[in-house]
Amino acid sequence: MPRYLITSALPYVNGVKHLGNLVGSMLPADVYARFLRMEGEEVLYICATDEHGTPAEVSAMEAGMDVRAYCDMMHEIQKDIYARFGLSFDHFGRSSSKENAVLTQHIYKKLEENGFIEERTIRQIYSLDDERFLPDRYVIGTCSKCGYPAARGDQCDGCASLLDPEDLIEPRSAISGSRNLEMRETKHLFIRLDLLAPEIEKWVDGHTDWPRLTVGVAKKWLNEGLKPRCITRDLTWGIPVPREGFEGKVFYVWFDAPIEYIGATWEWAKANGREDEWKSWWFDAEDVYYVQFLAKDNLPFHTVIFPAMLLGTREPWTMASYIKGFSWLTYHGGKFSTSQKRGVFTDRALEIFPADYWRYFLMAVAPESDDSDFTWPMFATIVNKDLAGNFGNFVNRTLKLTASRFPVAGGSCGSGVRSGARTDAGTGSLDGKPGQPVGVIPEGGEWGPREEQLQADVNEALDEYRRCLRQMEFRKAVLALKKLWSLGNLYIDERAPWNLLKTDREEGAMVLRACVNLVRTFALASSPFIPFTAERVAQALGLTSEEASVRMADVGNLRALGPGRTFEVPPVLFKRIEDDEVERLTREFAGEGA
Ligand code: B3M
Ligand code: ZN
Repeated sequence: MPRYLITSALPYVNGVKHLGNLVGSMLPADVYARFLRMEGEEVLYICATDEHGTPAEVSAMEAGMDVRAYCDMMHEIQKDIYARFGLSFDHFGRSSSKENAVLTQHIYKKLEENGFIEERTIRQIYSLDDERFLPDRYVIGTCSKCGYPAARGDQCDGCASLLDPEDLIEPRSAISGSRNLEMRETKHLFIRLDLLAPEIEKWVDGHTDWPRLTVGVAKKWLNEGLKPRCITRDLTWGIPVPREGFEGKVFYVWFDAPIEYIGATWEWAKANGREDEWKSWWFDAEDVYYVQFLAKDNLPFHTVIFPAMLLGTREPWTMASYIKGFSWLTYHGGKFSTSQKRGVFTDRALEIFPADYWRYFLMAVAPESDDSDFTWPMFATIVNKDLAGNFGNFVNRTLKLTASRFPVAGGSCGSGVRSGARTDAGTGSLDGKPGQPVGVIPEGGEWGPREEQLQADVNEALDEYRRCLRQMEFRKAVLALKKLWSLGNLYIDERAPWNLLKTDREEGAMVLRACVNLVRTFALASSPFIPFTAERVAQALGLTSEEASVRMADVGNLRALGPGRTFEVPPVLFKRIEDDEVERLTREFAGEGA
C-alpha cells in the first residue's frame, strides 16, 4: 500500500492570492488529500510560502518594512486565509526556514561534487549609489524600440518587447532612481541541465499516465534543448551560497523554492517531535506515491529543473509520481490582475460568501484541460442550481418534513439528543439559537424494490465519484456528485412521503428514514468539496465523531441511521444569489480599468 505525499505549488509570500491561484494548485490538492484520507490512505499534504527573491524584496521595500518582518506578516496573513478556506495542510511552512537552507546547501554541494555545477563570469548592471547589482527588473529606462519612458530591464510594458537592460536609454535604478550605473563583472553558478537532459527525458518518458498538459510542457522544453541555467543571484535576501568567492550571494529563489517541499516536511516532523520522520517521505522512500499540484506556468520547473536538481545529487530523493497541471482561470474573459485589482482575491471572497460556495464552484469549473472563465452570473447559476437547489434543498426539505411529522416528544430543542452525539454545548442547536425543530427518525415499514434500486443507484454514483477522484478528474467528480445528489430529489418526489403518510403511515415513515439516510450519505460524500457544510449536516444529524469520519466505502449505506435517532433541522445551508446581487458584484469587482 503506498503512502501519499501531496504538495501544491508554494504561493509567493508577497500579497494575497486570487481565486485563480487557489484553484490552480492548493484547492484541488486539498480535495484530493481529504478524499484519500476518507479512503483510509496514509496522506501527508504539504505547502508553504515561497519567500525569497526580488518579489519579496520589492514588496517589503514598498511596504517600508524589513524583508523578514514583511515575510513574517504575510505568511501569517496567507496561512489564516487558507485555514478559513478549509485547506487541510498537514503543514504550511516557510521557504525561509533553517531546514530549507540546510537542504538547499546540501543539494547544491552534491550537484557540485558530481560535476553538475559550473562557474561563469557574466556582466551585470551595478548601481554605485545603491551599492549593489541590479536584477533586470530593478533597472528602468526609455524603451529603445518604442520610446516608452518607464520600460523595465526585462520587458517593456509599452510595446511588450522582451528587453535586456542594455536596450534601455538613460537607464536608472528602480530603487533609488540613480543614474550612476555601470556594467560590472560578477561570478555566478550554473546548473548543467545540458548534461542531465537524457536522464530527465528518460524519467519523463517513464510516466505514460501523466496529463497531456504536463507531458506537453516537459517535452517542449526538452526538445528545445536544455542549457546551463543560472542558480545564484547578487542579493542578500535568500539562502547563502556555500562556496569561496560567493560571499554576499544567494541561491536564485527558484532553486530553493521546490526544495522547500522537503524543507516543510522537515519543519512538520520537527513540530511533531519526530524530527527524523521527514526522511521516511523523501529519502529512499519506495512506498511513497508523490503527487504535485500546480498551474501550467510552474510546469517547466517541476517537470525539468527540479527533477534535474534531484537526479544530479545521485541520492535517492523522492521524485514526483504524478504531476497534475492546471490551465488558467480567467476573470470575465480577461486576466485576474493584482496590480489593477481585477477579479476576486481570496481575502475578499470570504467576506462575500462562505468558503464552501467558492470551493464547490471553483472545482466545478476547474481549468483542468483548458482555461476556464469566472463570471458572476455563472457563479450564481452554479451555486443556485447545485448547492442551493439540488443539495441544500434536499437536506432541508427532508429534515423539515420529518421533524414536522415525527417531532421529538416534548419538542424543545436539545432534548432527546443521543448521548455521545455532537451538538454545540448547551444549546443543542447549530447556530446557537435555541428553538430549531428536533425530529426523530421514524420506525416502521420495510424496504421495497424501489429502495433496493435506490441503494444500487447510490452505490453506482459513489463508485463513479471515487473513480474520478482517484484519477484526479475533478470536474468529472463534481458531475458524479451532482448525479448522486439528484437521486435524492428524484426519490422523494416519486415516493411523495407527505402523501404516503396519509394513506400508509408505515410506508411513509420508511421512505423518510431512507431520505434522512440519503442526507447523511450526501453530506459525508461531499465533504472533500464542501467540508464546512458536511460538518454542519453531520452535527445536525447528531453523528458522533466516529460516525462522521467513516470511510468513503461506508458512506453509501442507506441503513446506517436507524429509527429512534434524533436530529435537528439546520438553517438553510446555501442561500440563493439573486440577479441584483450578481449585477452589484460584477460592477464592484470590474477593477480600476473598468
Ligand atoms: N512561487 C510561483 C507561483 O506562485 C512559485 C511557485 C513555487 S513552487 C516550488 O506561481
Ligand atoms: Zn517598448
